[in-house]
Amino acid sequence: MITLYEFAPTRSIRARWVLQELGVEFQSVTIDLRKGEHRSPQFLAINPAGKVPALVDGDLVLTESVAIALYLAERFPDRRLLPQDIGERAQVYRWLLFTATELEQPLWRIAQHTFLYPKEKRLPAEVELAREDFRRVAPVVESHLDGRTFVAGAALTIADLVLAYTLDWANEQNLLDGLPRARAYFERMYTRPRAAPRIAAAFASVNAHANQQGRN
Ligand SMILES: N[C@@H](CCC(=O)N[C@@H](CS)C(=O)NCC(=O)O)C(=O)O
Repeated sequence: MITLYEFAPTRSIRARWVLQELGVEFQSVTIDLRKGEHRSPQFLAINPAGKVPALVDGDLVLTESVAIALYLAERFPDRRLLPQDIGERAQVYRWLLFTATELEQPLWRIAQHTFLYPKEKRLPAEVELAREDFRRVAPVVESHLDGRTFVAGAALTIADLVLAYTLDWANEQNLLDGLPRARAYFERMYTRPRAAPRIAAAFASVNAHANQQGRN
């Protein structure tokens, strides 16, 4: 049985979405970041970086959301979430890396400087710079999506799932204004029957759960 260690409104969504698209049975273990569960000795034994997601499949312990997506696509090849052709597969790698390095990094800096770092360490100027960085690279995706249903090739791949989640994250930061194709693309991906929850819905569910526990 595959186990996914996750916290709903985080990059865990990438791993969950791949598992759901594959239709693979898995068990979910919530690592509540708000309660500091990611710093428990038990979880640090799984991911010494203390971050979610993490995936355990038999003897394999794997961290890094994009590595998890790649592993699962290769582990369950029938669903063809990675193309067989080496050139097409290379395009999937390109978009996975573009997403994780060019698009995600500014979003992460925004998160760090708005709510993750202690208040006295947050730099509003960093947030502005990161927003500019995102706006500078996002048009690459916007033009690439012209006339395309999927980001790489003619069928769904893991690059779509990773990118759609990351664009939802950008949308949460109001960074998709003026990028209608990117917006339509990620919203369309989230209409898939096996899509993972949107970030806003995932936040709402953990908040509802916390409120429920507070009342008990
Ligand atoms: N590059 C990693 C980043 C994982 C990561 O930073 N996860 C965040 C949630 S989105 C986390 O667990 N943060 C806890 C912490 O940094 O203390 C991946 O893609 O899996």
